[in-house]
Amino acid sequence: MFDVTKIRNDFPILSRKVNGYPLVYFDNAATSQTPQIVIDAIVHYYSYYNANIHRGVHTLSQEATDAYEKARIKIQRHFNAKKSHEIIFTSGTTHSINLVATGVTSFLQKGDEVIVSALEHHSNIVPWQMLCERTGAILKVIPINEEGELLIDVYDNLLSKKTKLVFVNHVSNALGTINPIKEIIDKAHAVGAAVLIDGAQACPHIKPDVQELDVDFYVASAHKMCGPTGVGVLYGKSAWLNKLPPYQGGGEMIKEVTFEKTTYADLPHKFEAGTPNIAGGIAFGVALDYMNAIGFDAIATYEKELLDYGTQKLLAIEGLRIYGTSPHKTAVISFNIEGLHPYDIGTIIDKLGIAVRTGHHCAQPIMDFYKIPGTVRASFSFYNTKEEITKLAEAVQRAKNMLL
Ligand code: 7TS
Repeated sequence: MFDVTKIRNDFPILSRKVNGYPLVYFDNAATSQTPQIVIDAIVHYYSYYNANIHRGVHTLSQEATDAYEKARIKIQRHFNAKKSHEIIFTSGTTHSINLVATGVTSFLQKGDEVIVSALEHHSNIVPWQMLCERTGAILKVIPINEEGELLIDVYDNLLSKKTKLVFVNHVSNALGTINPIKEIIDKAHAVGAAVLIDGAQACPHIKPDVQELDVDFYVASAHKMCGPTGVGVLYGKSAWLNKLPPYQGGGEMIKEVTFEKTTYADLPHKFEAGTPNIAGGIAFGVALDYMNAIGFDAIATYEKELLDYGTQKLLAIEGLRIYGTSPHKTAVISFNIEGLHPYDIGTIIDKLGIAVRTGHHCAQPIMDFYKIPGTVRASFSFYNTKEEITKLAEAVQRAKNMLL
């Protein structure tokens, strides 16, 4: 049974006060909070078996290596990857995307086309623009409608034999739209293009099955799904990962080094040069266990209740407009009040202990589409409550009364 009171007790930060008020944390799309069990995993690692991995014969190094590799297998199972070596530890989504965008350089030629969507976070735009600069490939963009949904019929027309890659997020960080990624992937494959899905915002709410999706690359960050910062994942099909050159050179990614020729290690180590975030990787595995124990179906059902309640409460405020109104969305409400700057609303409600993000959310093309400088974004998690949402609506109303 889903018991939010019990769940909240797992998160020490949720009992702190901010500016004299109980914290209401609605900036989950930027980073989620961390349950005690994940914090304990990090403390336990540094307290009892901190050592470098994959290199020591000594006991601590073996314990650390075992725990790190067990975490890789937990991640493999979570995403339903066929092989554990298809799971590459990275520092996060941004790192994962850059690894692929750099790696595919030699596969593209001048005049080839790559497709991105108008709903992307900058980290799923800029690395591909840099790729286009290096190769002469052309960037095409799937536009959106007023609801913040991708125009799939335009996507159909953008696809051609020239299309080599498609990269789209599973869920938009700024609006919460859930994109029809299976359809996007199948259509790309039909013209011979490979697909990278940015799952940074989906993974806190949805459990993706990379084999069922038949996706070429899927990327995510631990810190948005109850794990620590500085660790993330790149899933890639073996065939693709074997084809790509290493991203960084260094220790642990080689078979043999001489000044004449260096040969590279097999997957996954080819992409894991240097000492990784060992405690972070282990804690990521614990975070996945924690979320799976609650269950992604239960999380989705509860968060939908929060979304519906929040939408109704906020829309009751006169002059408030919500951006991102697709029926397929996660529990994110991006809004503005006529005549007010989002930053001013965010600053006032922070004084009442409520944390939201304001601004363009690293998705400036979306703000340009709506012709606004930014929004106030309240992003909910399974540990939030309707009572907190009521406080948000009251605080926003109060901010409006003060500012207008
Ligand atoms: N892709 C999406 C869809 C994101 O939402 C984010 C971070 C990233 C990529 C980058 O992830 P990172 O872990 O490498 O930084 N999004 C946000 C946000 O919405 N507010 O703060 C960070």
